[in-house]
Amino acid sequence: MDILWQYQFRIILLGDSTVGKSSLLKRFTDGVYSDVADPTVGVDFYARALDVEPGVKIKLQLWDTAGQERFRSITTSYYRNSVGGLLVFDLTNRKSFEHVRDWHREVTEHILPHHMVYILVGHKSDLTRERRVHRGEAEHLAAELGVRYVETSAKCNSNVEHAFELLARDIYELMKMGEISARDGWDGVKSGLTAKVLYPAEEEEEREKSCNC
Ligand SMILES: Nc1nc2c(ncn2[C@@H]2O[C@H](COP(=O)(O)OP(=O)(O)OP(=O)(O)O)[C@@H](O)[C@H]2O)c(=O)[nH]1
Ligand SMILES: [Mg+2]
Repeated sequence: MDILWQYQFRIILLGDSTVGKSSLLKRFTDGVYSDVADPTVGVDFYARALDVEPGVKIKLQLWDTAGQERFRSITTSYYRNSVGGLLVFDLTNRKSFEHVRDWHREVTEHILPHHMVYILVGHKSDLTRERRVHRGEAEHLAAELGVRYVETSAKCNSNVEHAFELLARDIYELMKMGEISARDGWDGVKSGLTAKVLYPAEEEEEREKSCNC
């Protein structure tokens, strides 16, 4: 039996509408970007695996939430089963930055007594001339919230991979320290999916076994 992935982490993307959550996910999972994107309706699902250290593969189950207020009753039900969250704001949209605290508070309170591992993401870093949030103030907010900060661009594929890797590694480190673990009734972390991998000789043998003639 070969291991396909050792752990599965459920990660959720949070932040105002149009900050670029879906674009980040499409870039990370499919390697594509489009200047035209429809707002997410409710919740969308993506997945990708990555190595957090040599030989340790993590499957990320990625939940993309709609930033629009009218979908909030749907999106909140996904908070509890997530182990990690990307708090995304748009570097060219001050309001979206100011709302990060609200997102953080809403989710943190919703999942009590449990915790989520967050990363703060300043997105659309390619739009340098339209920037309305200084790196320093975003770093300050991140320090206050006790989370990492990274600036990304889905358009230029800058730091996208890095942001997900940082979050996955932080979760993995907390798991190694025993501060996070899989538990019944919670889908944030799951361990070990194995699959039988057949090598060519075995495949031939299996075919012969299943042949009735
Ligand atoms: N310049 C630039 N534009 C981006 C980037 N990422 C996303 N956009 C644009 O921002 C707009 C909104 O992107 P979405 O990914 O749909 O935003 P969202 O956060 O998923 O929005 P909701 O689904 O409504 O919550 C689209 O027109 C994207 O093309 C980026 O890295 N750079
Ligand atoms: Mg979206």
